Amino acid sequence: MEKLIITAAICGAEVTKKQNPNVPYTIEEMVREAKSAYNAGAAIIHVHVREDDGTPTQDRERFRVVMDAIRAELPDVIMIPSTGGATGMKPEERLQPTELFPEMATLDCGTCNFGDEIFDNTMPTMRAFGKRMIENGIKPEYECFEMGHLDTILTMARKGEVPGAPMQFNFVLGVPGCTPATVQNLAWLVNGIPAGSTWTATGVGRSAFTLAAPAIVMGGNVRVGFEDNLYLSRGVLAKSNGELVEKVVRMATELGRGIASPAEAREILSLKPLK
Ligand code: KMH
Ligand code: ZN
Repeated sequence: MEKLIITAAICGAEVTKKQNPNVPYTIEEMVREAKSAYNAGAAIIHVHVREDDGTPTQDRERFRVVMDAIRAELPDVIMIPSTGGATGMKPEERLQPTELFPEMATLDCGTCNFGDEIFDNTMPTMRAFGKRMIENGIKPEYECFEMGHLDTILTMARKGEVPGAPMQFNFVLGVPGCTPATVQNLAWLVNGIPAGSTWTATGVGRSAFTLAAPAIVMGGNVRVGFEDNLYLSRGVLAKSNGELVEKVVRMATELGRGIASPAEAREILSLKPLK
């Protein structure tokens, strides 16, 4: 089995310091959290950005400054900026980080409920995002929140509307209103991906670690972080993203799976090696 790639989704767009005071907003806090996750074993940082007061933004310059600051401290880490942003944002607003030519970015694979909100990803929006990623040479991480999102994106890939093989999927399960984080649902999704693809499982809320466990033994990869879950265990707030990553490393180690470095993750994901 390949080594395990751990992604840390260090801040997200929705969680707040009120829920966990360690959620990062400022540039310094983002760097602190990226370093804690990386030092614990994360090869990838999934990046959302906030204004200093916590307001989610997709501003290109904010992404540039935050990603440059993380890069200065962690020269080899893989960064996957979000094109999902926060619910209610317009497609053009969400696309801004692709103007920075990151090696990867998220591409969300369909509309879904998102708690009390709607996360809007129409076919024209997804075609525009796919076109931009083809033009800018960006490898998408395909975010599937619902079972039908997989078929949608595979059909688009067959038509050449989004980048094709080898594809990287992130099955984000357990968002309120979306597909639940069960082993059966994860197995169904994994069975549907083309040979040669890679995949990651993200369990939201209380499912963070119960979905990580099957992903580790099935040969997939794992995402954890404050975007998805604020707790280390029932009732215990995590002090850092690093604590969440450390827990996944302990689980993988017990199960006999090594942890991929960023260089190893680049190879597994068919990304260009760093010069
Ligand atoms: N904040 C969610 C509405 C992504 O990063 O591409 C969407 C999200 C997905 O976080
Ligand atoms: Zn995200």
